[in-house]
Amino acid sequence: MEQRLIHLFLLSGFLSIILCGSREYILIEDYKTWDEAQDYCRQNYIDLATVQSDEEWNELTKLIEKLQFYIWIGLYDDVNTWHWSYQDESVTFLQWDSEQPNNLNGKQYCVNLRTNGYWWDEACNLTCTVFCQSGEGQPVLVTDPEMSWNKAQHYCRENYTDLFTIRNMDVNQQLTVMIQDNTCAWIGLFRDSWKWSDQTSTSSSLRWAVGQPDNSFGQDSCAALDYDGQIADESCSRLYYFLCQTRRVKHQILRLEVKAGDNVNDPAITTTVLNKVQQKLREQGMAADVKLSWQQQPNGMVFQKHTNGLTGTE
Ligand SMILES: [Ca+2]
Ligand SMILES: [Ca+2]
Repeated sequence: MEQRLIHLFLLSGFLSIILCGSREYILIEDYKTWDEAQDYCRQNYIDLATVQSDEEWNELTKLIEKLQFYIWIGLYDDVNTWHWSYQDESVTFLQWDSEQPNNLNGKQYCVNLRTNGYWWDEACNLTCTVFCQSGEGQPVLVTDPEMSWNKAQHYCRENYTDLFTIRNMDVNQQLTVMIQDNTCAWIGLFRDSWKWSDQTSTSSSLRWAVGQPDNSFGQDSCAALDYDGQIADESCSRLYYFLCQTRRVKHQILRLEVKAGDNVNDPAITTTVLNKVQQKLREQGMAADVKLSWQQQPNGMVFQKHTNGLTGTE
């Protein structure tokens, strides 16, 4: 086998590591509406506060113990997100009854058709007859048993295509005629509910105070912490203190020594090394919280040679 003599050098480079730590909360003792508070936090910190883990709740509880009033956090009810169950279609035709949708008593995220031909938003656990959609796109009325909206969606997807999508007045009229002997029938329309301002998913359970959300003032689509540090829905135009969030950031520089050939400062190689380190972090489940970059040395290179060269073979 042919052996090629290459020169190996001892080089060192500096890796800049930024660690994004846990959320940190800042109480702003200034009265603002929810929207004003959101603007303020986005301009001065990251966003209004998101509170998910037990650790975060504990930190908040310490911060607000002395308070005697409601405080805005980053949670809001996304009330205008009506869309259809089938293929997530957006809404082009609406047939709300007067004073609907009203999210009465909170938690009205699903829609049913009434015998007068108009639509009501309702609590999804109400039981109604169901309009499924056949493979040919025709309505199929299921009257026995009556079901909640979620059960109805599951039932229609199992046995037909999905819950029914109403796209025009003629079809709305056709369905209205079919339900004359019933009180209500679920259709495929529903909306998103509570979301965090910073887009963190609301998968973990929210610590609502007893009976909340209740939409007691009719337009309560913003969330505040109450006296006990639990969540309540409130009218967004109220003026409260509020909690912003930021993240603790740690910056570290790591010195890396390598034995390598002359071409180690080739951007393709430095990028590959960085990707390898990132991959290792991903394997440890840390990649999301860490930002890595090379620190250029005064001569614009990543790696700097030590004075004593080494010689090796490949
Ligand atoms: Ca309603
Ligand atoms: Ca309330």
